[in-house]
Amino acid sequence: MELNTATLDRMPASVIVPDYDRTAVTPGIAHLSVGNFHRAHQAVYTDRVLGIPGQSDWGIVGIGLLDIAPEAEKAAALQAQNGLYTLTECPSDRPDVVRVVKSLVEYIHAPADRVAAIRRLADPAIRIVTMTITEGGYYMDETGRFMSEHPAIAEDLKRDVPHTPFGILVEASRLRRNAGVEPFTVLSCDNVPHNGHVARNAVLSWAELRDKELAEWIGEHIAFPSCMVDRITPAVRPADAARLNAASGVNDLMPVFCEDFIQWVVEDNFPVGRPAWEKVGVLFTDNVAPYEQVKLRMLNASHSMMGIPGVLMGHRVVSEAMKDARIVSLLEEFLGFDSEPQLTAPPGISLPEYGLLLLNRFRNPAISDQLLRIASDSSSKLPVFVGDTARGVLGKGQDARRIAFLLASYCAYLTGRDDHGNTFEVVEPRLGADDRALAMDENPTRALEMSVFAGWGVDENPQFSSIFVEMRNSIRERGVAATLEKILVH
Ligand code: CS2
Repeated sequence: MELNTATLDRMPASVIVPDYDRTAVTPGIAHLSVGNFHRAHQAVYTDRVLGIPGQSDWGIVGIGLLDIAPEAEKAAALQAQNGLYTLTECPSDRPDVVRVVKSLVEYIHAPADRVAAIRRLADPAIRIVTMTITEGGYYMDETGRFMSEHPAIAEDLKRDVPHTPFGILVEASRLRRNAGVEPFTVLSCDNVPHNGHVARNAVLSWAELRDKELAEWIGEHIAFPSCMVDRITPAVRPADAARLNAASGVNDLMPVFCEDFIQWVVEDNFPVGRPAWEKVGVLFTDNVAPYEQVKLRMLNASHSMMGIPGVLMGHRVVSEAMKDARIVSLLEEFLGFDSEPQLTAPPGISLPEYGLLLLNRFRNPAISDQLLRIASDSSSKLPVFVGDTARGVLGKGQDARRIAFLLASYCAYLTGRDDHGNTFEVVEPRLGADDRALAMDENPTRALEMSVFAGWGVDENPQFSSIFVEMRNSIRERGVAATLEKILVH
């Protein structure tokens, strides 16, 4: 059965279709960069909200930004399905639940008509722009500065019609200001500490280089709340799509699957209004920081801590890696010794319990989350997931072996060959040639000068250097698994 507006009332009985009237839904949110995570997370909360009377003006306009073939295909598929798609939620102890998500009511592929995409954002009906542009997508250096000299940004600043999310937001703001339309609120949904602040800094920095007056207007009028987002959403490979469709009985061109856990903690700063997300499980607070720190420094950091060595030990799927007692011990020791002691628990949350819960989420065999997905783009992820913890461990002179092991594993990961001699694809779109060369330098300590680790204090610490060299030599001579066995406390 195909999926589109015409077939919606003929879905298989086991597929949940929310019963609100979609023809009455009008767009109020635009989302930049519609990845699987957005479709499994923010679009789901919004789908729930659209079922509440009085909330029908919060439909989502998806805007794809990347000018690459798979993105154009995605746009064509979602357009053919009128923005509809199935989401399979996979609990570990109950059967999967398949639902159709109806909140994405329009989809625009910006590269096909960038002017139209910017105009769409200037529509007064759009009051919130959410975005998931990845950790590295904010072009922030280790001091928190926006990298305006980066070729991708410098080039964008020269274009009449910009391509980057910042340029698009700035030009849409210009149209709104000139037309006397209320500004939208910008809500970053990326795994970056203080994501609202980071998004604001990027947009304002871009605007300042383009038009100082407009930058001032943006600074005064646009709110950039922060939020913490959480739901493990694996990549959907062709085999996954076939499996999901066979199980659902729907021939979905763009199915998504994820765990059943979902969490969203949002700073309540929406001057021009927001959906009643609090009625569908979103937690609103004045201070998101403790929630995001715990999530990034426990969950995402554990992911990296297992993902990079896990791939090198020959594992490919998270739940399989969690059957390896050495990996579980590594995570328990990382959480217990390195991460948790530096964190402040948000109200009502026990960090040890949070840690146990996340390890159980990783164990979920129903979501075959890919370690290679987690290891990909580590050059952007490690600074935001692990940087602060590393700085703390080194600063206090604590046992730094787990950090050194992770960094040494990262250098080995870049070679694309695991302990067993099998090769895998290294996906590092933002790793520069200089960093690559440092990671491969004959002198193993030079890797600590990589910009990925800038500001961690690793390259000016002789004690750390010597542990790091020991790890690199051990990995080279005995492999990652044997090296891990040596550093485990228990
Ligand atoms: C993962 C995240 O990409 C990664 O490295 O840690 O995608 C993670 O699965 C999500 O943030 C979970 O909310």
